[in-house]
Amino acid sequence: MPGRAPSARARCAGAILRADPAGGRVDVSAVCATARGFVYKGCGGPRVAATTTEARMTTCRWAIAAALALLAPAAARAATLQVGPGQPYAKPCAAIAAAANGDTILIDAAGDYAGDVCAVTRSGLTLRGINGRPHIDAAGQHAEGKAIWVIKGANTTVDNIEFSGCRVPDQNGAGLRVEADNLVVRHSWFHHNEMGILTGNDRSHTITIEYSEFSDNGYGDGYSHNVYVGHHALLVFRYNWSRASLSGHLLKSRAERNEVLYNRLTGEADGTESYELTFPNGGLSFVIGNLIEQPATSENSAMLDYLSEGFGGNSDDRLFVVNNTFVNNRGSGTFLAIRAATQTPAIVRNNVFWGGGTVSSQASAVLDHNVTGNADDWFVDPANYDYRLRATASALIDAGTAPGTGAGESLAPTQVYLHPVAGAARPVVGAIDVGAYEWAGDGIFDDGFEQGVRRR
Ligand SMILES: [Ca+2]
Ligand SMILES: [Ca+2]
Repeated sequence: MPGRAPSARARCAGAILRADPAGGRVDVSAVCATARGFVYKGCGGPRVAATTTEARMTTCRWAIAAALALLAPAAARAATLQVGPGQPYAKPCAAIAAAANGDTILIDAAGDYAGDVCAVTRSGLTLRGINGRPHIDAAGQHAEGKAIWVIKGANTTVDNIEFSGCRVPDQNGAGLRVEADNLVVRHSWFHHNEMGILTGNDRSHTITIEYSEFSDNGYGDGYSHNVYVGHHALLVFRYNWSRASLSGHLLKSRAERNEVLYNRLTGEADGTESYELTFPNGGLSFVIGNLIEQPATSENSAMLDYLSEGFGGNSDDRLFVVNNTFVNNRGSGTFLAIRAATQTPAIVRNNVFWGGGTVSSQASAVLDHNVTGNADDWFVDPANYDYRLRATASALIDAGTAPGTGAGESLAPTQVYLHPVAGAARPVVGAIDVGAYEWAGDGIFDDGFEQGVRRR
């Protein structure tokens, strides 16, 4: 295997061989100064004892070196496998099959990887696109009837890869099907699959999705979504752009704890998504600093859905909705559909609710310093879904209150979503503004929004 260190057995064999220069037996035990009593637990084979001082010292040096090698962290021994034209591996799945736990696989964007699908069974792999963003189109293929990649190894990182076109007989073909703990996905793009990311239901698992884009995923039956996280301990979802799922939801999570921070969840011109954001089983949920837009074409009139399917094994129904900008281009409906099973009053603070509709279906929700309306001079460029504030948004500027804390966590928005799929520190300009953005003068035109790229 390219670049791989020798196995532990090979190292041990070498140490024992050198430890036997005089043909006698060396006890390579705890105190090397005496070369006595050290039990070299990392190695199999016979224990040997030296007959001379020189032999004992040689034995000690080898034993120490071998022991240190065995104690070295896995990362130090991890290999880097190169994928692409002229590289040792032509396709990602060939490298994935050859990898050992902890390895890094670098995938050159220049390669043609259409139809290259597989399961990722090793743990601790980093799968990263380089020299641009490599594209894996399913091209009619799927792994295990599930996805382009089925993640079965814990602690996997997927970084800078484009997944598209997965279709399976069950109509839930995903870019990634996740069956392992602690997946991190970042800087990746999922489009025109039946599901962008779909996870299993292991309540001990966590998943982090950040700096990634989801668009046009869905079979079209309402059961397939841009992102669908099953029963998990934790979802962290931040700095993402999820747009225009086909009849499904932009983000759906059954996790016990959800941290949905600084995203752009938008249907836009052609979106037929249902919920822009749904937690059908509740869960302790923090929704802070997001832009959430419902188009006129949304297939239902609610934007954020909470506990619509009962607890489903979750135990927490605390919902915190702070400093988000909700835009309802459908003109009517419900911004926060907090269902009857919810016992704990939601905390709803410093949000913009633009465009008409019922703010909250939960009568007991704590509504604090939110602003509703449909003024046409609040936002920079609504036609292009740029809902940062203009100087004329006096109803919003400095109109918020201290976000406070909830469930022991600060509810303050420290960042803003920066389009596309990035984040930046939220400026502090006087009192906090209402909504996902802080007005900071004309500097907003310098941050790259107008250079946003539609990669389709
Ligand atoms: Ca909707
Ligand atoms: Ca302010």
